[in-house]
Amino acid sequence: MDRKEIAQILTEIGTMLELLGESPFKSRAYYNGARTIELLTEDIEELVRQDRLKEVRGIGKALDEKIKELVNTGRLEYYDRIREKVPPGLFDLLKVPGLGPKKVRTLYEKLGITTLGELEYSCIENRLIDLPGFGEKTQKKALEGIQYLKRNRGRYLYPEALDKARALVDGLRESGLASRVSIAGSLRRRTETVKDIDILASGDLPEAIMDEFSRLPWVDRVLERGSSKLGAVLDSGIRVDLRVVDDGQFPFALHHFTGSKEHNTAMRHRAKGMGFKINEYGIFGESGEGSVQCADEQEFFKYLGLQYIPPEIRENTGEIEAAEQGRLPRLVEYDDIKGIFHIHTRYSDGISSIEEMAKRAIEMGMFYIGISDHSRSAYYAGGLKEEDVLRQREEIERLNGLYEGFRIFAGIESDILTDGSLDYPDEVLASFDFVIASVHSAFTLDRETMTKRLVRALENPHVTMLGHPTGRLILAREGYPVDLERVIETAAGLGKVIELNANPYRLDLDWRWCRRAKEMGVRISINPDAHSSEGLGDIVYGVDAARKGWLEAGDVFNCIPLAEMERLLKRA
Ligand code: DGT
Ligand code: CA
Ligand code: ZN
Repeated sequence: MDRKEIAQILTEIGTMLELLGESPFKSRAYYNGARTIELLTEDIEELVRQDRLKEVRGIGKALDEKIKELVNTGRLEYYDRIREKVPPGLFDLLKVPGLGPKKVRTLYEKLGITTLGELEYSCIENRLIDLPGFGEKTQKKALEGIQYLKRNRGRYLYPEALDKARALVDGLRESGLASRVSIAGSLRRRTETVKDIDILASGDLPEAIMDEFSRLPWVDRVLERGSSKLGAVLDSGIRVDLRVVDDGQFPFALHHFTGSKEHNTAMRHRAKGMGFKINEYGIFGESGEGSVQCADEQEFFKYLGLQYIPPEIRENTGEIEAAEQGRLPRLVEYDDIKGIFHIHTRYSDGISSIEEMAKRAIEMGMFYIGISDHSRSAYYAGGLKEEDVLRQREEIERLNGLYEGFRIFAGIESDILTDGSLDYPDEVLASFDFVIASVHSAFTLDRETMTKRLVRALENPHVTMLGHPTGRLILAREGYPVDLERVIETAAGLGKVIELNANPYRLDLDWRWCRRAKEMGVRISINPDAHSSEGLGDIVYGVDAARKGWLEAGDVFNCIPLAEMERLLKRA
């Protein structure tokens, strides 16, 4: 059991104790313990083996014993025991925005609510308004939150499905039974959430391929099986559809099962206009004789007089017309990325040092990073006071002396206060190489006030870019209401950058708006919002989203080479 898993269990215990109405001090001890474990630099198993855990500040006798039990046995009796006392539905309630453990406990105690359905019903009946600690606003927000959760029920963030899908594809490939195997469906198009995993394989022995597939270690159970199709559930609960075709049909089937439905419909329409009929089996002339042969999807598009359309943009938003005229964008790729902004370190709520971040970025082939810890009003995230800023600046300068051809820029993620001002005086803001301005509080302002707030932040001459512009958390909460058209227009007029936050829960700015930003000439920065060196890897999800938004390297701020970036940030 590693650090992360132990920290997660301790946090969960803290939450459950709150739900059960135990003393707040007890919960806090577990939360603090979790954070301490997360920040440990020493190997935890080693510490347990040498019985040195107690020496770590914040780990008392009770925690020490529990962590030892977890490390040594992989289980914790205490955890199992209290988990039994908490109705499982309460964990769903915690996913509703605005509902923390304390409020969930009140709902449970006063109204006996233990499921999302019961909560929805109670909101509709106005039962929350008079509860202590609640009110009309909380009730409205909870109801909206439930409806959002319901709409998205049964969907997964695509990175989770992608990891599983890749393992399945590799497993099938290793069997040697299939000629070609590919991910298809929304996952291949990299939509932010997916309902299921679609996999397409070709080969002469479909039965053997399906047998092999059902034996792969992640496949929990097969739900249905036909002569060329198999539906299964993975142990993580995600559904998979496998289709098997003749190898000659593979390109047509791959196009068909990649979708989207809207793209497919438009493609069929186009083919019809040319005197063809297309489906998952091939391209047919009007007389319906055998299909045209295509070696791959490239040839398929070519046959229909089109440039190859990358899967990410197959959403029928003009890609077919552009492909016809040979004006498809050359979509940005990972290798185009030259540096990484929006990185949190141990100075605020990150768990890696500046040096660890730099090292990892260099391994990733980057030429620069931009450190941006939280600003002072983000007290909940250990925001930097002015003296911390100076201390951090010194460390960055020292490290910069050590590298050749790699640079660390000193920035800040400054909170945008309710009125749109930032939370450091001008002279402090001016001293940074770059400033990311983000909203982290007061999400419930009305659309007009929120829009003015963001516009005013962009107008601050020290602001380089706007962070996660809508604050959405995919599958958890909708973004705050804001007139993005006006925000982007403002950025365009002032030459400001907008972030595409690459955290898979955010992907904010949404790819649909990225395309609009590009049209208006606003550069987008693909930022991982990393809180650990591992988190830098999230940049790949941002690249996927940028591609869906039709962005090219020239549209992406962090595709700018180091020398030019130094000039831009006035550090040359
Ligand atoms: P999802 O699963 O909701 O995340 O989205 P998709 O796009 O993966 O949808 P899915 O799994 O139902 O189907 C995969 C692809 O197969 C879809 O993008 C297009 C194609 N497809 C499936 N059913 C139909 C259909 O009834 N008509 C057409 N034209 N295409 C279909
Ligand atoms: Ca699908
Ligand atoms: Zn942020």
